Amino acid sequence: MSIFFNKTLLLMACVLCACCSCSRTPQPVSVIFDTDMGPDYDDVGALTILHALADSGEVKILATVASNRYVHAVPCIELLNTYFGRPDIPLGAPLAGPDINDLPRFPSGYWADTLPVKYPHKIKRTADAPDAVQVYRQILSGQPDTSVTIITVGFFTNLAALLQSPPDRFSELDGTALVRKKVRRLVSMAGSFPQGREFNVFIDSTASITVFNQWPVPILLSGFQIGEAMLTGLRLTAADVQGNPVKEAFRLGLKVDVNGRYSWDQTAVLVGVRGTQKYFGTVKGRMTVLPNGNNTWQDDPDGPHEHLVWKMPKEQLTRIIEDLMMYQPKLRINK
Ligand SMILES: [Ca+2]
Repeated sequence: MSIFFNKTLLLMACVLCACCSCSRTPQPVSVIFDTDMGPDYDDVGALTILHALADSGEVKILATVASNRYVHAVPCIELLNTYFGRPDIPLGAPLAGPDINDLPRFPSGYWADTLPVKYPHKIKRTADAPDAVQVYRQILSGQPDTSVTIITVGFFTNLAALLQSPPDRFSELDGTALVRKKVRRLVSMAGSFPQGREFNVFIDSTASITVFNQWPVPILLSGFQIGEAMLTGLRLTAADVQGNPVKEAFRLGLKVDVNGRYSWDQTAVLVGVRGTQKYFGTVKGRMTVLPNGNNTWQDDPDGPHEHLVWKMPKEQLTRIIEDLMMYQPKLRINK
């Protein structure tokens, strides 16, 4: 009798729990987005997906910062935020580090000079934006503990500077302690697996080494080979919409990349907000960045890093990503 009673209680408790989980509305993921917006335009696709998922209530965008000093990096971020109805998202830029103007120009990179001429934004030059480290410290200090996801789809310049930042008026914690306290995880498009040489890692290899040696919370990586396998942009540019900076960036870029553009950065936003389970498997271990900017990988079930491996068919995943890239804002502030 008592066994029956206990089983009945257990069953009732399970039913109640199931009901609770059914009715619970998932909390949006709080995200700081860090991009090398400039020569490549998968960053445009990635920021578009972030706004689409913000409109569906899946993400709260806390800040959008640039990781390079290219003059139009922040203007391009801001005009996209404005297009998607969020012109007041905090912006930031690095005080030092790579300037894309110092690098060989991408043949498809002219979109980033074209868009700021045509689309509304307030900050005219990246150098006019607030210091990204200050933005990180101010935003993180005001958030609940272990609540923030940082998504980087560019260089590790800002994150290395954040780790090395001293206590200030925003927080009595140094940068490493502040990240340990406030950040749930870092999700990055970075690295080549099992080893190789990847742009986001080698451009500022000193910063990459600092981050991969010292970052105090888990890191999830979408490696070069993932985004390289998914071409997007052709459906987007064929869409019958006008005055869309996302379509325009891809239209200009695809003049060079005629078969579509690799979807590197979009993958980081997708899993940074929605998690991996539906889309990818992961392997745990440790990524090591060498002084020359190359990286290696060591499998380790207890390691601090993990990288994506295939699960959903690539064609299906490509379609999901491009559908999100074709998202149109619900509310247009600027006509
Ligand atoms: Ca990028």
